[in-house]
Amino acid sequence: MRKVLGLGVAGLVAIVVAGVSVSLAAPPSSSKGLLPDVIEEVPSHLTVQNNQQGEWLRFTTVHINVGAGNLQIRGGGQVAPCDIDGIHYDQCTVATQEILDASGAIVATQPAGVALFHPEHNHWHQSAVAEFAVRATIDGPPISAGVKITFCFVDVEFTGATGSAKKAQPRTYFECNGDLQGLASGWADSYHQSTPLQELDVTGLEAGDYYLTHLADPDDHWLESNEANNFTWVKFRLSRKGANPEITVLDHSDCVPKVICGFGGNP
Ligand SMILES: [Cu+2]
Repeated sequence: MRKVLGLGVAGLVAIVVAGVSVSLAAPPSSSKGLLPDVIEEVPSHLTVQNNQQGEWLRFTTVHINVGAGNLQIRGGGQVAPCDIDGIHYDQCTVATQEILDASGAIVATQPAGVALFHPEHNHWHQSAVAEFAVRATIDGPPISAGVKITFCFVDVEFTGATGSAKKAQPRTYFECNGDLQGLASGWADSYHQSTPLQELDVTGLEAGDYYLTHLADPDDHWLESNEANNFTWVKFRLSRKGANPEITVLDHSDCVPKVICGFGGNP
């Protein structure tokens, strides 16, 4: 398996070693804050792409903040190289989640992994946003993947209220930068299947039925109002009748309430 986007505890250690020092505030307190609740749309647009390196299952994923508060993540301000799962990044910074109250004031913070400049995407990513895997059963061991992916957050598509209530959920986060990014309440962000890294290696995988699973926030480094709704899956059949494998979707986890299944598509 190509290890291109893993990120873990080793990265945090490396950042500290590299000399970034940050002062993180006290343990999380959500008593006065409005918490985000990031959920995952069922992965869509499954296809297999063949290239010289092998066969790649590609898919679109969408993050939607259905919580009352924004997911807001601020970079540490100091930038240093780091090595994460064997991958070197020239620019990394400590990321901190900020919990806001209704007036937009910061009422709590907590460590939220690492923000890093991703050369292939040419912008800043947050660490450990999601974990993709192909499995024979929903909770079985990964056949492919198991790496934690990095991702930029930006408000792309509004999914929340309409009319006057919509004004209470303004588009807030516009750029994939290292200083500040997030997903405002009611907003969704997506990575289209054509985006680099929206892929898992399925080279030589024998024909059969499999699950593509998507776990958000696998390190549990965001404080959310519901921590139990971060997992989605698609069951698919891989057939090998012709030269190239074909994918047929058989089933999927429940669609996001109030949001159409297969909503995604913004590159
Ligand atoms: Cu990116």
